[in-house]
Amino acid sequence: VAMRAYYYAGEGDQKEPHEGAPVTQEKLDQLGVLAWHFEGDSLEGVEAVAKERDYKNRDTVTISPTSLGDLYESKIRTFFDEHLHEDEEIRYILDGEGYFDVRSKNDEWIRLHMVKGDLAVLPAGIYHRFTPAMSNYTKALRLFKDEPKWTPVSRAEKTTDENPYRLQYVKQFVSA
Ligand code: KMT
Ligand code: NI
Repeated sequence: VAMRAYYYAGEGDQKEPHEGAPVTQEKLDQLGVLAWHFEGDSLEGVEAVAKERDYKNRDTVTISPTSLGDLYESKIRTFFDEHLHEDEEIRYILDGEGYFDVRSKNDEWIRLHMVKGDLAVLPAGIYHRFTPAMSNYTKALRLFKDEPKWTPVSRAEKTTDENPYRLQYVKQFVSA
């Protein structure tokens, strides 16, 4: 089974679960969000997805106070700033856990609780953000194609809704 997803409910600390009503994989499909779960330590499943979607590069990131030290708090604030990318984003959780929040068609937050073995594909142009959980430990594989256009485009920029990749996403998934 793929990761648990639900509407983000309530106020307060971004690292708390904020668990609201459940969201089905079908609903995620409609947003262009794909998900897989792979058991064990083998990267075989991830390799297969990467190959099929023509991903050639990757890196590993460890998000924790131990690995990031004084930068931890500012780093996780940046990850939690609502943004889009002009490229598809693939994330695979190697260890620990974390939350990806993606916008629904009605602009509500849907929270994906990702744990070890979970893989998610976020389409280019979807608004999203990331936060570690209360456990403060996420080790993840980030996959990218040859030329990653990876810069987060913050929604706080007023022109983001006019971004061509955003417009393409809206055309394909939101107004469809
Ligand atoms: C993103 O795009 O917000 C991230 O890649 C977050 C760190 S990867 C778990
Ligand atoms: Ni992102």
